[in-house]
Amino acid sequence: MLKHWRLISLLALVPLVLSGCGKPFLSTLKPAGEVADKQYYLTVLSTLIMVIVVVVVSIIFFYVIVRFRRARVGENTIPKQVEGNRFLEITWTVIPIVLLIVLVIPVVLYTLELADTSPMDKKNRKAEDALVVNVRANLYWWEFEYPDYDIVTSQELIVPTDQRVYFNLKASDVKHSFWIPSVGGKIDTNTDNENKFFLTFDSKRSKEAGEYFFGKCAELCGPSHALMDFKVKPLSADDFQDWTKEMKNYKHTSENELATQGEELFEEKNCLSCHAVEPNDKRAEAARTAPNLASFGERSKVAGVKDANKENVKAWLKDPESIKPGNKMTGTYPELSDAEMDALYEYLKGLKAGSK
Ligand code: HEC
Ligand SMILES: [Cu+2]
Repeated sequence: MLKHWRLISLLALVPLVLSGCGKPFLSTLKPAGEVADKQYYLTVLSTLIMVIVVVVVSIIFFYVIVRFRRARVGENTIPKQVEGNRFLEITWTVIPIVLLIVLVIPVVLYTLELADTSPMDKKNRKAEDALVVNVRANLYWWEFEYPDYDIVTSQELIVPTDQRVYFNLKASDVKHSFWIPSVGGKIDTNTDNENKFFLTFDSKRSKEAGEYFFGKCAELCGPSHALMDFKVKPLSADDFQDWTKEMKNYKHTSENELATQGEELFEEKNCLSCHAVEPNDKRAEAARTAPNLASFGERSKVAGVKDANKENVKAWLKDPESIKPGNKMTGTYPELSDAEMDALYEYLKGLKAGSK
């Protein structure tokens, strides 16, 4: 036994590593909606069937090894031959067929059900019946467009709870993949076609998960792939309606001298050529090469990964490369002094829906 101490201590480390899993905002094992529930159920069902097969086969295997070992039955014994035994042949053909049927029926039914996006394609669809969100994945950030409300946001997906939310997904540069581990996915975002699916966000379990769910890019897309995160904020249907109204009536004015200075710098320093600062920027495509910053003041993270405090926002403006290698903002604007970054921060943190 002690011969294997290395292996055993390695295995002892496994629980330690796995103890990091299972966070409700990030785990497929803590499903938080209809789609995640069904995917979880299929995972459990198929695992269970596999475990039963492995256990039964192992028991028979070891029984035979022990029972018919040479030391026990003697050198020249030949056990009873069962070749061509009809009963056995039928048994071990029928059992796998039954197991496959048990597995296939729910898999096919759920696959068809989860692929049903017909409500989003209906003519005269209303947002109240089937809310549609267009997702666009970019190196290394996410854009969410609400076509019914003429709203574009980035990095944070706002969704109503307890209803199906339909997604149109594509990518603007390379292939990415959209994944909210506790709610569902993954689904590829491609450059040459749109994928569609729906998700639901359970209100009760959303509350338990905390302020937001984590979303991830699940397709290796470049050096900052692992940092291509987004957050999902589920709101009650009423709160969601309020949010769309706030965003529709979005109007920003800088609150103080420093913020006004920041606003001017934002134009002077070339930032505005990439970033929109209104949820319905009329420059449309040109303003969609970078995250829409209209609600930057409400984001919990900067660039999707660092807490959006002053220090981190300034660090991002000073040298985005040090935070996200290979990102598309590095080197596209003139160098900023400390005072300029203070002003820009003051301006950016004031960008909020509902700010007047
Ligand atoms: C060439 C286009 C371009 C220019 C010019 C540019 N940015 Fe960016 N910016 C981006 C891109 C692309 C990202 C997303 C990077 C990522 O997350 O991979 C970004 C991200 C950001 C973020 C983080 C957004 C978020 O939601 O977390 C802030 C803040 C920001 N830029 C501010 C500025 C400021 C201020 C300027 C001007 C000094 C500026 N940007 C100039 C393209 C640009
Ligand atoms: Cu990616």
